[in-house]
Amino acid sequence: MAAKTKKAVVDSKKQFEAISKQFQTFQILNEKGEVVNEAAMPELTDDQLKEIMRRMVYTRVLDQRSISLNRQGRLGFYAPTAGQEASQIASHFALEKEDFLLPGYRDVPQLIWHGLPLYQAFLFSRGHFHGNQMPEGVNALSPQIIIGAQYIQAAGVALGMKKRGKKAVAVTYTGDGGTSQGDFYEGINFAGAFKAPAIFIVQNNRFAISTPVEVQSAAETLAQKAVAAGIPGVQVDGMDPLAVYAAVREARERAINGEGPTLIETLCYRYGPHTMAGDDPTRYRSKDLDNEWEAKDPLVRFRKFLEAKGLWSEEEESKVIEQAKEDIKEAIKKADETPKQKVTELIKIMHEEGNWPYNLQEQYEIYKEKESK
Ligand SMILES: Cc1ncc(C[n+]2csc(CCOP(=O)(O)OP(=O)(O)O)c2C)c(N)n1
Ligand SMILES: [Mg+2]
Repeated sequence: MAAKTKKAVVDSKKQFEAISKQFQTFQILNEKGEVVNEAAMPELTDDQLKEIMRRMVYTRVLDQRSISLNRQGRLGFYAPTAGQEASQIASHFALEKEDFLLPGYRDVPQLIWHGLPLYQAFLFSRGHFHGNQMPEGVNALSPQIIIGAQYIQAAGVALGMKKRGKKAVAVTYTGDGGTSQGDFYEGINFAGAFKAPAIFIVQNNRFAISTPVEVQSAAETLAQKAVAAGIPGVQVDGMDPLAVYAAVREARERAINGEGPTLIETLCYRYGPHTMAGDDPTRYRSKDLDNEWEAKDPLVRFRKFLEAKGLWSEEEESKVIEQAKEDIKEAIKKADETPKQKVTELIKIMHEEGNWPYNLQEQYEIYKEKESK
């Protein structure tokens, strides 16, 4: 047996207490829609506050419609977003057009507000390559399916921006499960070492498919993983749009001032299934837990806050709902009218012509022949 020292080398209780103190959940608006942290209130005009609400309502409608369209067989891959509107919409609202977005598969709303036309988002869902072609001026990659990969890419994009002297940031998202990936650690570490202007957002919706966050990691918060990379980390109430906005805006300021990246954990919940591919959340989540989180709903909370300021009404909300439904109808029609993708086109987009290996050339010829019939 190894000899014991007289005093413990590590006082783990003290260590963890110190960490817990540093990573308390940042909140501005409580569940009742009351401001509990006036000093941290972000500077937003009434119009901007309303715009955040509009986008959250619109996104909730888009989620409901996407679920039905998927059930009707009119959409393919879809990862529900209800419950994550504050984390998604308010974080994106803190960005600028020149910022570069690297989303995960659940982050289609941020892409849409960054400029991806809705019909293209539907095409992405259907696996059509046109859904991955960002229009000119939309600084974004298409949603990443490989968990954590976008963290490495974000570090690279951010470093590129820094080298070019751009006053912009690279922003990426993953989930609680994503923070277990090697790519997550490599991305935040690299960006920290090079003081790259990146914002790493972790939407902690408590589950990675069926794995609860308590099983995912022994770390008490995911935000504290930033410490090992030498970068600031903050845990935010991810159902509070004002807190999310303030945290991302501050991280953006730091990044463009040359102070490097930030890791932001947003505590949220996905009300629906993991994706529409057969996941049944009732097998791993209790009704009580669902209720507990639904009581924190970002739309309800923000509606109360805006109504108290005389900035929101039922009519206003109905208008947004109608607009969203109309846009969705039009976008799905446009997606339906988009010519089906051809294998030959896919090959041409993926590989530079004239440089193809012989087997690809062969396949191209076979499909060219097939498609001409
Ligand atoms: C590298 C990799 N491993 C596994 C998967 C399969 N997979 C898809 S989603 C998922 C769970 C991710 O959970 P989380 O990061 O919490 O994000 P959430 O879906 O909750 O938004 C897994 C394991 C994958 N896509 N990529
Ligand atoms: Mg998750």
